[in-house]
Amino acid sequence: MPSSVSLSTQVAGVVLPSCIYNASGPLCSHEDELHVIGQSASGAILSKSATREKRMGNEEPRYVDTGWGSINSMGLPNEGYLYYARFAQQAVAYDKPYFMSVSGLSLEDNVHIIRELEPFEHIAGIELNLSCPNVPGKPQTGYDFEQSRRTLEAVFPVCKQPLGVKLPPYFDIPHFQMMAEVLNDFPLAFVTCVNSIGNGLVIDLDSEQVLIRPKHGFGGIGGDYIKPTALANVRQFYTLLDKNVAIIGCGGVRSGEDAFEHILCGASAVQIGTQFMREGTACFERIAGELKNIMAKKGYSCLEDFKGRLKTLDG
Ligand code: RRO
Repeated sequence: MPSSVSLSTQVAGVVLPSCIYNASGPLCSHEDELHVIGQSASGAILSKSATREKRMGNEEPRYVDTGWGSINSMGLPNEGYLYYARFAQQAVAYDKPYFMSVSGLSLEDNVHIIRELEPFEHIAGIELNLSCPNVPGKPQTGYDFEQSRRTLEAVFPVCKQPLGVKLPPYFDIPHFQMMAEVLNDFPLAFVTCVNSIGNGLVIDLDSEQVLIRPKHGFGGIGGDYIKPTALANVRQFYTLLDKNVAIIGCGGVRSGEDAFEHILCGASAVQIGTQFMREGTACFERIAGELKNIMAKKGYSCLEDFKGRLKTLDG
């Protein structure tokens, strides 16, 4: 392993020893899982999205690995925000920051939760989830630009920690521009691109059945399928947002090559979801090692040597 290569990065004003860490969702709902991430090579610890009250989530089966990726309709199962806020004190045992994901079921819930997080000084940053696709009857806030603005207007005045948002994937150039206009009006620390592609459908040919029970089989798609969409979103927001906003890449990362591509598009750090679910915490060390090898071969010693430096064919 080339030791002269560093994967260290900064998000929300804090140093991450490695730019590779877990996405909110898989294997980060319980204290014991968060400790396992703490003890691993993950560059940070990120919690499952928290609601105001504990939730059981949707009926099972609600997560299936399809080989090329995953489909899920978990429905926000979590222990409630206070549980994840209290974990912050335990996370100081690890030499990496602890981020908490928040996904209130309404604007009022988000304001309440974020206000209540004020005394928890060891929360390094809050990732406000504007993009859960799986709660029946609740649209994804990130697809409603005015509601996104109202949400940010309401949460910033009560927020004491650095705040970032997790966005849904966008697919149309004007939509990137419209969301960027909203986001540039707020002092965001980071933007995570992307959540799963919402409301996909995966079918088993033999049984002629859908794979998951909730919502007649519709669920969020992650993994290999979504890498080109994730890269496009990282690139667009890296280009459109103020330069002090860190972009966190998420989507389709299962190797050092994938991570390298995200960083080349402008990501300051890269989260692992589907592959973490598949491989467990070993993925953090493996992907980091692969990324270091690629960097060493290219003569790069830190992320800044290539971050955002994607070349196009038009000069
Ligand atoms: O819990 C979920 O169903 C879930 C959430 Br909160 C999310 O943000 N993204 C996703 O794919 N599933």
